Amino acid sequence: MIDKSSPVPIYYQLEELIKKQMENNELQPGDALPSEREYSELHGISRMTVRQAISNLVQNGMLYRQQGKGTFVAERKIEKQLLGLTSFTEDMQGRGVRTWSEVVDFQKVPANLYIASQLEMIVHDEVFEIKRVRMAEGTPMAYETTYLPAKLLQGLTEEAATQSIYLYIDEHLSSPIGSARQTIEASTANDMEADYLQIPEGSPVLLIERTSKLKDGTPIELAKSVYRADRYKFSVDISR
Ligand code: 16G
Repeated sequence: MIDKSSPVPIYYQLEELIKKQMENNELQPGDALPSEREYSELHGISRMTVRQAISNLVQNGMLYRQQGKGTFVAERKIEKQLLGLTSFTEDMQGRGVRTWSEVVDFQKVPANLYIASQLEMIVHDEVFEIKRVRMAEGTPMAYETTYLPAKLLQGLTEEAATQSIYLYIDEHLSSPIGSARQTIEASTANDMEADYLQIPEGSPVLLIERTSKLKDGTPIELAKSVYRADRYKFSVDISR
């Protein structure tokens, strides 16, 4: 309930109330939210306050607006642990979600300076360049460009890339994937990414770059992943 005598801002109390209703499944993904007027009458608060609460929840991706139709509850975000070097396939299978990839590009290209430096190769050495849309139960979740040293993975096929590349590496190389360095940046979907991810152009996305090494120290992967910010959040447990 909203407590007007509390020092906690009313818009924030309403946000928490709506979040709680989502947690309790009183509001489920796809449900239409009551109108601003209904909230304002129900709680005896101004429509401005209701608007602020709803805008905040739209901004963090918990709700979405559809022009002329109203505001709806978004799908829940997948929470991914930042620690732990897992693959997309493992992340999805661990949640019992059916996953596959649409391979939109699969070719061997000469490494440019940046790719070569990340993979500790010589410029112009061949790399596989693989572009994939990563799917979860039919929903595109991420658009990924992966560079792999061609010399180490001669037999890699487009067919294998529709499944798990990590699995392929672990099965075909003598040393398994051991470590990685990863950066995460805020970005927005460009025209092509928006198309593949089925989101409006300019939507927020998380740009993640990972450079992975085998246990024996050999660099094996440079991956640039564009994850949908409306479907993903990253968490890490910290202490001091
Ligand atoms: C994840 C990794 C990506 C890796 C891919 C392998 C992040 C941010 N990125 O998407 O670096 O190439 O998994 O997935 O987690 P796969 O084994 O299912 O092909």
